[in-house]
Amino acid sequence: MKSLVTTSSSVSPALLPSADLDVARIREDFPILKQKVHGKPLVYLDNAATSQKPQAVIDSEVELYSKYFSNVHRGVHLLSQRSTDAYEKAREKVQNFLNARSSAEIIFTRGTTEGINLVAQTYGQQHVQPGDEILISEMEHHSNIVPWQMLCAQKGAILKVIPINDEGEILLDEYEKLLSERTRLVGIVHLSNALGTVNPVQQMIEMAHQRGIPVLVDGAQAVPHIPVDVQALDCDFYVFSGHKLFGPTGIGVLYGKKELLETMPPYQGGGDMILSVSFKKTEYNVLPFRFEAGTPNIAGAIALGAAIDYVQEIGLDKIATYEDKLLAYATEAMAEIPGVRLIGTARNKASVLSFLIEGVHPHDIGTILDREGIAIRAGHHCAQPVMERFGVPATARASFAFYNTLEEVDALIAGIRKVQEVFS
Ligand code: 7TS
Repeated sequence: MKSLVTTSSSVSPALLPSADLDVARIREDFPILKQKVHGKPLVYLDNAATSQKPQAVIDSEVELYSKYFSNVHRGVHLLSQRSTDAYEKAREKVQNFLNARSSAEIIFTRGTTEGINLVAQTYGQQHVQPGDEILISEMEHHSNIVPWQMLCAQKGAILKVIPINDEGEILLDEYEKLLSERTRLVGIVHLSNALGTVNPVQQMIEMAHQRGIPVLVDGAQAVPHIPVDVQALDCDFYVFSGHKLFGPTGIGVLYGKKELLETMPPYQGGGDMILSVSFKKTEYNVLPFRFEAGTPNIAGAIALGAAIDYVQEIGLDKIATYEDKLLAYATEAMAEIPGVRLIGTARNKASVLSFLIEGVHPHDIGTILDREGIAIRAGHHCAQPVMERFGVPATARASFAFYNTLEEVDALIAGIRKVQEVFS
């Protein structure tokens, strides 16, 4: 087995992460990373599935529940006012994070999945007719496929798919051809969870807008790794999940352009989404409350706000630069191992390394790496159509965050060599 030192030193110094990010210091903020797994230091490389939480996020929930928790938008009493202020402040943090024009454009959801279902079942229900088309790509997560399939089945509409090349890049010429006067919406992933491809969403949005077609961007994987500006992108909808952005589970965001959200019917009915209710007539609330029926995930939203503060303090530009170098280092090291095949080799990639080891099932890779303390994901990553495109049922996937280190990449490489030894 080749030594780790050799693996590391064979990588050009230009690829080494800059000292800009004090990763050792950052790791101190993540208590979960300090543990051992099977007697080995935890190497957490499953960030695309979900990310770990800094102390500031944990503290924000503890503080809420121990000091000022109450329901929001209801009571006149002090605790309710404080909770409401913190909840609405979190909305402003999201607005600032995405550079949305107004906090009314920020709808809290359960996550990316709910955001897409919301758009499909409101905007989609309203605008899609029999024979109309919804256009998505071959590399979508199931949550940006199934809600559109359901809508198409309800409406007699057709789901069209933008093909990708062998590197895992959108074929823009094919995309152009697929945009038609029947296309009612384009749904495109910003950063693919299965391949790591960063799609040219700005260009794709421009192309769709030239034909008057709105675009929903699935930003579940993008927001923890790339600065996102919804005004610069000019996307019509942008969705993400808090838990992949170092925040809690059960909270997510739907950004929508105000002029679109204002014309959309409500998603769910109930408390908080109304101005007045009588048995004769119900008047719906203004944005964003119209789309937030029932008691929301108050703690989730507030802690998501804390997560946003945390990443903004570090700076997404710095995070992106650091992670690019980490990914390049890992990619180069993997390329040196005979029998390892990368799935997803786009020119523009971030944070995700999907791979196969000749003669070894991805689940066995995952299991052996786990014994080494290394957490990766093995499976189809809820993106079965893209697995089919590459002719594989599953891949092993290492996915990085800014708290990962070169040493952890070295541990992954050593782990992969160990897997090969076991199966040799
Ligand atoms: N879109 C993309 C691109 C995703 O990666 C995911 C989750 C979702 C949507 C759904 O997000 P949720 O928070 O609503 O579940 N992706 C993954 C993954 O790659 N491994 O586990 C979950």
